[in-house]
Amino acid sequence: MTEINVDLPKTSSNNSSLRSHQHPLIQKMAEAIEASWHKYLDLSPYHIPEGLGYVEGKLEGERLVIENVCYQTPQFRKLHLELAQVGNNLDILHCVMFPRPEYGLPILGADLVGSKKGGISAAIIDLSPVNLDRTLPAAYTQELQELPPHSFSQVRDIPDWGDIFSPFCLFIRPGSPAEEEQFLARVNQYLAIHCTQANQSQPEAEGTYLPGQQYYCHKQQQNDKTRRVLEKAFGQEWAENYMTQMLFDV
Ligand code: 18B
Repeated sequence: MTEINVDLPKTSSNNSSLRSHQHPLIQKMAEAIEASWHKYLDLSPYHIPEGLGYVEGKLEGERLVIENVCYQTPQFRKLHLELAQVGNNLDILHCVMFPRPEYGLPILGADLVGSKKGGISAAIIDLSPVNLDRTLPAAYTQELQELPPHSFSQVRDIPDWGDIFSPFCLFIRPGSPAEEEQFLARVNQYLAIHCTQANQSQPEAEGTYLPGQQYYCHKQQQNDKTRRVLEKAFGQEWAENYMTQMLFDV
């Protein structure tokens, strides 16, 4: 086993080496996410746990490289953008915007999985509710309902653990470059709605929405497809720690 942990100095993520080798939709979506964050939100640095900013691992399978970009803002305890590459044939973008638990804001989550050769197999974006009755705030529902209709040729089934997702969850396999662009446009719309709503929101009592975030993280940790990729490169214990402390921590 070779495992190297190196924390890169915090530089503008645009000169990242990893993303320039990834599927073009992953590059574009990473840029879109960061552009929205910079445009709408009041970003401050976020302390990434020691050794987890930039990670490389190789156990049984191929080399896995992970790059993390994180911020916090007055409304969000953690904005997380992660790019990962397994060998030369699996590219991943993972993004979660965790609100501070006193804000009744949904969690924006997104995942893109694919390869340059085989294309994107999974493209998912959602604004997932975290209040007790697991419904979105009325203003979100209204704005999401007013978005122009979309059409994708391959809509994918939400897995069993996916009861956390809202009725506006979009989970597809893009069938063409036009569908990739359509997905990206949707991502930009979700980001714009979410950031403008967040900027108008007021905090409630401390910890009000903690149970909802705990439930969300508990369910996401049951995604065996994510776990398997991490276990193959870093082993079981490391994968468990990463899923609970970095990807879906509360
Ligand atoms: N995820 N994904 O983020 N995952 O992290 N992802 C896969 O074509 C990783 C999130 C989600 O059908 C697949 O089937 C790794 C967030 C759903 O059973 C692989 C990392 C969301 C599925 C990975 C990562 C999310 C899925 C299989 C860490 C949603 C379908 C690809 C960098 C908000 C699950 C495929 C199913 C799939 C891997 C969703 C390989 C390693 C935030 C629903």
